Amino acid sequence: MNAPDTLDELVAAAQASFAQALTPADLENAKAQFLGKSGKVTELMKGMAALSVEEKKSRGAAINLAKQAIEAALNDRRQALANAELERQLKAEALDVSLPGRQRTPGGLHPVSLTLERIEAIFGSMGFEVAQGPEIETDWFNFTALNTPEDHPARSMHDTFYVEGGTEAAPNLLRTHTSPMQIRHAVQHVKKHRALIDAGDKGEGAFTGSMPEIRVIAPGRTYRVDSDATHSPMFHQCEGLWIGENVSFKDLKFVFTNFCRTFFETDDLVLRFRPSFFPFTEPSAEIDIQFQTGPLAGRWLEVAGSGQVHPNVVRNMGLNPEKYIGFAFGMGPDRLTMLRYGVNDLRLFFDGDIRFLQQFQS
Ligand code: 2NL
Repeated sequence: MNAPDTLDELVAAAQASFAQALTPADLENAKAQFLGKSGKVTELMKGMAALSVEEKKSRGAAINLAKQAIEAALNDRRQALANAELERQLKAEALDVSLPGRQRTPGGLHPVSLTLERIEAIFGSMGFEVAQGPEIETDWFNFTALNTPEDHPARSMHDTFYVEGGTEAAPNLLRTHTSPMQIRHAVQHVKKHRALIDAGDKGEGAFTGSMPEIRVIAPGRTYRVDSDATHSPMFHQCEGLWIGENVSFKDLKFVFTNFCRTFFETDDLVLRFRPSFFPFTEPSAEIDIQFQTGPLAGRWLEVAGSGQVHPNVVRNMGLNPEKYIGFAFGMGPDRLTMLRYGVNDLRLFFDGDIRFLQQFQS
């Protein structure tokens, strides 16, 4: 082998070998074959031992040039592989800046919450406060104070969820209506105005009984053992209570008519009070409404129960039923929501399907 030819061929062989390396690991292996401890360049260096000083000079210079050429080829290939790897990574992590941004979608109120807000606003405009309180109630506030007989079927475990924590004589339960909250509110109200009430009851001083009227609504979650297409074990209720010295059925009729017309946004709406029975009111009436126009026109729709508060219930509020009188009503916001929006299955409200719920957002 002639020295220059051999060295040129060696450089060419190294270049070809490096070009074939497709990964950094391949390339390092290829490098070892030429520049490693027992690589071909190193072997050539060792082979110079027998040469004369003059020969060593020229041969050494030639080998060095070849070595430099091989190192340059190695670096070029290293750079090329690094570039290819970077290119691959950039492609993999590519951002399409023309894509639309990810929107942060705002949450919204549940349709039944929208109804509760409307109810609170409408009754608020007629001077009603909003009372809210416990969903776990005592047997006294949920039943006994409301004149419910000890043997009433609503008290049975088939109708009411009983929970731990009470005694057999005073069990705890999930409230079956929001009336217990109204009793709580009335008792607080009476406590606050006790002095005025007592003075009025005795006919003392300037007072003829000047307790400010109780005017309150109690919206919220309620529970009954019941589950089918039209009943959910958890449902909503809103009750109303107005107690004073001169509050009568005509006030109930006015208040409830005004509520319905405002809630459904139409004056083409007729109310019907149909005799009924509840333990806590006497007399009692179901309230039906009839739209005169629109998709529901002509049908009587039951929207609430109502009545004059039973004397026993007035007494349980701490008031003299000979003097204080008023009315109460109870309605179902779930059903009112169905009527207002034309929803035909109660369960849609509790499935949590965003496609359904989104339709109520303005
Ligand atoms: C119905 C029936 C009604 C009441 C609820 C009530 C509350 C107190 C005193 C007397 Cl504190 N009564 N509430 C009265 C009559 C009917 O609801 O069918 N609700 C959906």
